[in-house]
This record gives sequence, structure tokens and C-alpha cells, in this order.
Amino acid sequence: MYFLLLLACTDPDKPGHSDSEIPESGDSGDSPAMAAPPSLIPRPSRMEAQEGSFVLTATTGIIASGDALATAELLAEGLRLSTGYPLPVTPGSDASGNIILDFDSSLPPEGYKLLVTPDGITLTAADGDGLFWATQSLRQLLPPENFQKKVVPDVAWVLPAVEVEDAPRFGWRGGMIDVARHFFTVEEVKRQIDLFALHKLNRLHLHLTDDQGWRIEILSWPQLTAIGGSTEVGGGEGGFYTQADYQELVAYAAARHILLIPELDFPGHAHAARASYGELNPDGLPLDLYTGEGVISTGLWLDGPSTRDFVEDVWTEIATITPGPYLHVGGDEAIDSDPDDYSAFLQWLQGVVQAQDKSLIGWDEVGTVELEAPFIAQYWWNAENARNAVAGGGQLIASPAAHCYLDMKYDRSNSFGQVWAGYVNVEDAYAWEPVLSGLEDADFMGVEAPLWTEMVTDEAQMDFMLWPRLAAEAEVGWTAAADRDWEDFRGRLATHGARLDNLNVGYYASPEVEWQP
Ligand code: TNX
Repeated sequence: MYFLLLLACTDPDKPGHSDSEIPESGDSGDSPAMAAPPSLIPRPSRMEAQEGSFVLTATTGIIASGDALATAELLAEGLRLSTGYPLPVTPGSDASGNIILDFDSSLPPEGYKLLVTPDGITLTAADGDGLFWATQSLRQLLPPENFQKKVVPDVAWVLPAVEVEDAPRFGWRGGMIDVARHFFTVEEVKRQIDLFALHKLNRLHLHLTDDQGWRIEILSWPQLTAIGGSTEVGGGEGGFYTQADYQELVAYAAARHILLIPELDFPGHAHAARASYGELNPDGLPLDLYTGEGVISTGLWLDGPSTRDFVEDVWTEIATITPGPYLHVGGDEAIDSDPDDYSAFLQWLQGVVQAQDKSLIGWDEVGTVELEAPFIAQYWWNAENARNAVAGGGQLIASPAAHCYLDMKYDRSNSFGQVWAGYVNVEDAYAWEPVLSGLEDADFMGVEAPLWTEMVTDEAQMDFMLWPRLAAEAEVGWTAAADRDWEDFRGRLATHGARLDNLNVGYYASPEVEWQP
């Protein structure tokens, strides 16, 4: 049922088809311009190529009203930059020569229909998410230069006529950025948010605290950032987000239909907190800051008289500025805590989270604890913990290190990256099934790929580790298992590279892919 491609419209040898002819304006019905065959990532549920193409011109308008307006404006803003066209957004119903965005309540959550004909383009969805994802597909149908941030002259802005009907397999498709080991600025994170959106990823998990850094302002405990945020792995100057910065990221992500998930990692990985406040330590003295690359996972002093007040305070402040329903409490590698103390602490912590009307997420170790449903365990290493979590009424996020840990090297040629979970090349990131045997799709919220940053020091290295592997993970989370095929993905990725190039993404041009120039 998939890919009934009628490629006649893209045959360069057919009379009247030449990529040197740039249409001037207006009606695109029998445009001479050549459209590339549709090639979308993630792969949609159904796509049928049609005869002809649509040409975006100086007279194209975008038609939307009500709840569709914000998405229409974002689409217009993006396309104005590269095309230089006015692309006015107005209410109305006349699709001819225009791009029309509208709602259709019969479609599934986050799903959409995208119809490109020579006369106009129609995007419909049941909800704002679906409409936004439809615009991301639309942009992938345009020439890759549409991703530039400045006007690109002499491009025929042609889209192949096509009918797409699409909806995701999982409602959770995410990436995690560890801003604790190395700090990344608001602007750097926003740039990745845009890239997430392009791939229909809808969750950004920020790992905000770890042994080497505390990255979020806490008004009631200001030394967390003054001291704990003052450095990072390697001893650089570190940094932190003010609460206003954090809220700016939440809003920027939300406008792109991405939910931000904050993580404060306890009871392990708490060295930066204990270096910031003496009262979190048995001898009353703050620890020395830790700037090493290796995992030490200093535990909280669980019996300390201030420790629970501290944890409750920081979570209360974060919950107040987090509109989403999830708080990620960490819970991994609690090597300093005895299992009973760990359980008691996690159960207490779930109460703190519930008091804020939120749901708890933790790394798979929380599967060893009897928690109240609903809760979510993020499966990264121990499948038995993950299964225990499900048996206890929890759900899972699939992040198995061997497929999802984007701090691993792709292959032997890479000069930096971890190898403890093996190499993770693009095929490893793509060709895996998130649902553990014996469990069901419904046991899984979805898929998330973490980028730990002990070895990732700057934006260029972040780009290299995330892309194109995160595009592979996005398809694992979005596309039905039966519609996924590595050879097919590899072919589409070859085309996708030009999009990433136009976005100035320093991705790893893995030799697994025959990248198109
Ligand atoms: C394990 S995964 C960790 C992190 C490290 C990562 C390095 C997890 C929950 N904990 O603290 O950064 O390995 O690959």
C-alpha cells in the first residue's frame, strides 16, 4: 500500500521538464519545473505520488484561522526567509494557488492529511500537533534550500503532487540532552528544538543536574548555580539557566509541539549539589567540585536533616515553572544508597511529585521500587527492571543503550565518544524494535535517545553525535514496525542530508549512506 510512486512528473527527460526553467508567479497548473520525488523522514503511514506538481510563488498565500493560525505563521516565517515571498496568512477557504490549513476531527491524534495538487495544498489534522507535523512534511517536499535562513535566488520552489496520510506509532518520541556534564546555551538548545520538530520528535528531556554541574536556578537554594553551576567536565566555566531562560525554552518548544521534560537526578549523581551546600554533607562542609569525565555518582546523604527539605524545595520550584505533566527524578546508578533506603526515598519522592500534580519518570532502576501507577521507567540498561516496572503498573520509555545512546561512537573512525555499550552506527540506531518481547505497544510511551555529554564539548560535536542518528530514532518512534526498512531509510537519508546541509547541521556523513551531493 506504500509508495505507489508515479514518478512521471519528475522524469527530467520528459518534454517540458527542465530544472533550468524557473516559474515566475501565479498559477502552477502546468508548471515546467521539476519536483524531486517525495522522500520523507520519518516515513509516513501512507503516501501516494500523483501527477504534476505545485509551485510556490510570490503570489502564494497561506490560509488559516483560529487554532491553525500559530502553525500557519510559523510555516510562513520559515518559508519567507528562504523564498523571499510575502506568503500572507489570511482567513478564507480558497485553496486554489494557496496553502490551506484546517482541522478535521476524524483524524487520529497527532495524525494529518497532506494533499499537494497542481492547484493548491491542503493540510488537515484533528489537533494542533498533527497540523504542525503536516507542515514539517510539507517542508520536506520542497527543495532543501527552503531550510536556509536567507533568501536563495533561482530556486524553483516546486513540490511533487502527493497524497500523504500519516499518524505516529507512539506518542512519545524524544531526545535527551545532558546539559550538566557540559553546559549548552538557550540558543544552542533552541537550534536543536527546531531540528527535533523537523523530525516530528515531540519530547525534549533536559538532564539538568549531575555530579559535574547544576544547571537550573533555584531561588531558595542559590548556591546550587553559584557554585554547582560554575564549572563543567574539564574545568570550563559551566553555566546555568535562569528560571526565565528555562521558561523561554519551555515556550519555544511548546510552540513547536514539543514538551520539555526536566530531570533533576537524585539520589545518585548529586555531587554538584553537595559541593554547593555544606548542610547536605555529614561533616557540614561542601565537597570539592568534580570536573572529571568519569561517572562517580555521588549519592545524596539520605539521612541528612536538610536533605529531604532540599529535594522538596528544588522540585517544587521546577514544578511551578513546568506546565507539562511529567517530572523526571533520575534515580540511576545510586551506588551509594542501600536498596531499602533507595526504595524509601523514591517512594517519598513520588509523593513530592504527586503533590505537584505531576507523574514521576525515572531511569529503569526505579523498576526495583514499588511505586504507585501511573509512573514511567526509562529503560536504558536493565530489561528486568523494565519488566518489573510494567508488572508494577508502570509504563516504559525505550532508550536501550546499544541502540539509543548517542554518546557512543558510530564506528572506529570517530575520534571521540564512548564505547561501553558498543558502537552505535546509523543502522544500529534504526534497525531495532522498542517493544520488549512479551510486552505490548501499550506498555510503552515510546522512544527516547539520550545524549550524555561527558565527551561532547560544543555545538559541532553535539550535531555530529545527534545527527543523523536522531533522525533514525525519530522514525523508530513514529513509523509502524511493518513500514520500517533499513535499506529504504538509508535511501531517504541520502536525500535528507541536503536538508541538514542547508540547516548547517554538522552531521556525521556515515559511510553507511550514499549521500547525494
Ligand atoms: C550512564 S545512563 C549514565 C550516565 C552516563 C552515561 C555515559 C544513565 C542513566 N547513567 O550518567 O553519562 O552512562 O554513557
